[in-house]
Amino acid sequence: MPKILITSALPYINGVPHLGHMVGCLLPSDVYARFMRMQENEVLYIVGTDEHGTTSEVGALKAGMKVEDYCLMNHKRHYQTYKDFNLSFDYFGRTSSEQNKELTYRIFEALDKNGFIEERVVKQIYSIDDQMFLADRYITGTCPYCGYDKARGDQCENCTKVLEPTDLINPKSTISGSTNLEVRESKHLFLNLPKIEPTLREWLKTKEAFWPEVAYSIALKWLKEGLEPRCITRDLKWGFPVNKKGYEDKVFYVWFDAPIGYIGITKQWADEDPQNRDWKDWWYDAKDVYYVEFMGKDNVPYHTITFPATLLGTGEPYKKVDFLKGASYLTYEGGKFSKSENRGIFAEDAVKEFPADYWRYFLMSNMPESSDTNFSFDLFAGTVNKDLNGVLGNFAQRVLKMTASKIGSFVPQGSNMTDEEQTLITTLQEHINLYFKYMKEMEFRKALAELRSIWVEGNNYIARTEPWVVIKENEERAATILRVCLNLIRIFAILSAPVMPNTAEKMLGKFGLSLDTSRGLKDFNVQKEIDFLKPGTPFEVGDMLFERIAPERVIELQEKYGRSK
Ligand code: B3M
Ligand code: ZN
Repeated sequence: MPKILITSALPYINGVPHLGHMVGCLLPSDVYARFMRMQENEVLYIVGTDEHGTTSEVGALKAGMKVEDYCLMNHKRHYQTYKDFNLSFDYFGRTSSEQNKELTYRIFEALDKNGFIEERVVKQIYSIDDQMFLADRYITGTCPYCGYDKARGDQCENCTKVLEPTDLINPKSTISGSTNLEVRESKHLFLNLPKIEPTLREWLKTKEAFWPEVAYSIALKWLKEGLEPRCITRDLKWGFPVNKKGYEDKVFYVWFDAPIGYIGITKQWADEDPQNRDWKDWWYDAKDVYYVEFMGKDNVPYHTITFPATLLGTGEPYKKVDFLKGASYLTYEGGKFSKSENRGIFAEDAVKEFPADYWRYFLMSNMPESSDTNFSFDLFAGTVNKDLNGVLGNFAQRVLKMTASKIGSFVPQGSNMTDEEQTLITTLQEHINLYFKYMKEMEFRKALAELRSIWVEGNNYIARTEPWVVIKENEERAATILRVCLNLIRIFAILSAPVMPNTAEKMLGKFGLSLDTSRGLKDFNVQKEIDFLKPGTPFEVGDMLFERIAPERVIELQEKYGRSK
């Protein structure tokens, strides 16, 4: 297997991530990274904060802070949130890093040298009341294509059309609400996408057989509508000053340096251990690297058109994406997440209410893969109570308690397995093979359904064999059944680890084992694993793996986090 490079869309620094951000790209990228590591691949998993643009300037302004301090504060807050969610990135970097500046400059110079940068005078929206040029995200108005009245200056989230701010009808500042705007002329630099288009088309053709239909069709749609030169500079203070004579007082547009940030953050990672790491091993003439990107679907155009075109325009062998996993949206109780309207549970609060694994399992098994999905505390509690408590937790607890009370707190000797066990092994292996197939294909809902089916097989087995009955006539047979069930607890733990790493550690810990000392998921053969735990291995029953969520708790949570209006 090649080296696997994984990036998640870089969350905006000023945003407080909600469950939608987690399930859109951050969580699936982690589950995939964990799974591919356990399949014994060399993985580099890169995440970080997307820090430039007016959003940061305005956020800092509102917070009464210097923008550098504001970004550092929020970078740490994002980092802590993702650590609490157990994201296993190899580096959590920053698009404002020196490394990213170096790479942005290097890529820009190559584009300029190759004649893909052109100068234009731009009509920009200046807000007299805010005393600043308004970047795209701070202008809202009516979309000229679909009439959506909350379109943003850079994109209409209703029809996903990418816009220039001056396209908007009845524009107004989202900072002050002022319509006291005027169009001012200012010279800017453009990436000449039409000139790169032929090379881009050639490259896109090589992806048709590999990309998910939704990603490929968005790219084709863009090409069909015709690419426009894209403005890559802004009249802002916060950002990388443009490394071109006459443009030093402008900065690069956030969407120019943000995707380059994937490479910049890789260089931050490499700079931590320059003797053994080199960003070029992953990004430059890196033929042995398979690169997977995770993002929300509104980011697909940037990752299938503008970022690849930027890299192609350099004429240098930068690694481009091999597979994109774009996610749809998560709604909250039928509405939108909104910090200002206290609607929705945000990531840093979620882990205060329940352990990360509850959220990880729930979000991955309900991932908005091909269509939006809705979060409700009813559904969350139902899934936790049914799947986690009712299936996995219940199986482990009853096996441990029954063995401890009937035989002792150690793995019993028992005797040879029978056809009953062979049936179990065959069925489990079939589900595991499908689980692995779907994980490799990043079909996460299907993968999680297979993982649940694997746990259900444990319950089906113990229901069929009834060791609590058998033990009255045939202790040895009962011991065999319980020995198999105890081994299933270890097997379920290892299989569940990419999704629920903490729970996997807890389950293995009952036998004095841990993920570090356990096998991975390469060539996982139930026939071999079913008798891994040697008779006599001690175990402790310990607590239930999960707590049930009572109906009154659901009501309390709905009140606390607001139902959609
Ligand atoms: N910061 C996230 C978003 O559009 C944006 C992704 C950048 S990935 C280079 O929500
Ligand atoms: Zn629109």
